[in-house]
Amino acid sequence: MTYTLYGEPGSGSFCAEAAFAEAGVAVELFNLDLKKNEQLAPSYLAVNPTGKVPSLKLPTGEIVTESAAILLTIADRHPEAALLPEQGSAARAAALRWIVFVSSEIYPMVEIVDYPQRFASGDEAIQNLKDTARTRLRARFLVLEHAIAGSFVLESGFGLPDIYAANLGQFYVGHAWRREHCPKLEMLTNAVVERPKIAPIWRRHFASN
Ligand SMILES: N[C@@H](CCC(=O)N[C@@H](CS)C(=O)NCC(=O)O)C(=O)O
Repeated sequence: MTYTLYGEPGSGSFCAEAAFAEAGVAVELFNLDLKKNEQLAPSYLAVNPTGKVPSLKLPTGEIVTESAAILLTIADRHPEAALLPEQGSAARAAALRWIVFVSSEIYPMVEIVDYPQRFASGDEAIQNLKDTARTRLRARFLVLEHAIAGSFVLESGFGLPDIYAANLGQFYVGHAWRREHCPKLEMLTNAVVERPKIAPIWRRHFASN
């Protein structure tokens, strides 16, 4: 019995795969093709009724959805990987803060840019919405940028917030903009990408970025 991760190369399933790799835990991948809207097929909606990836099936069969919950579940079940600071510590509170920030303030902008027609109709309104969402996305990354302590989000070192921030940083902010305005995020991303266990996973997801 093993974990099954539903995802797609180039998507938010990277973060869960990377967390599993850091923990040295095997995971079976079930890839969907979002361009073909496979995430909206009844068979997948039975797994995740929101029709989004990632989703995780635990070895015992239960489903966990929402990237942040999946990351926290991995850290919880594999504490030896030290993906989060010590329970009850101030560093742990900071880790939770930035994981939830990425999940609730940054990730929702991706759906608006990817599927603006879910939120507006008419060409002009759709274009305005996409532009506004991208501006909001960049503004929220600037908040994160100012919080990054050094090489990583937390002063205490590498962990889940870094994997998550590096993953979401690949979506829609633009490379040139990120390099110019988010140098700390850029360094953090490089540090994540260079980790030996994560490097091959990154290449599979984001080689073309
Ligand atoms: N709140 C969700 C957001 C996940 C999400 O937006 N995933 C994108 C891919 S990166 C997706 O599945 N989009 C397909 C769709 O919205 O139809 C999470 O944190 O897991």
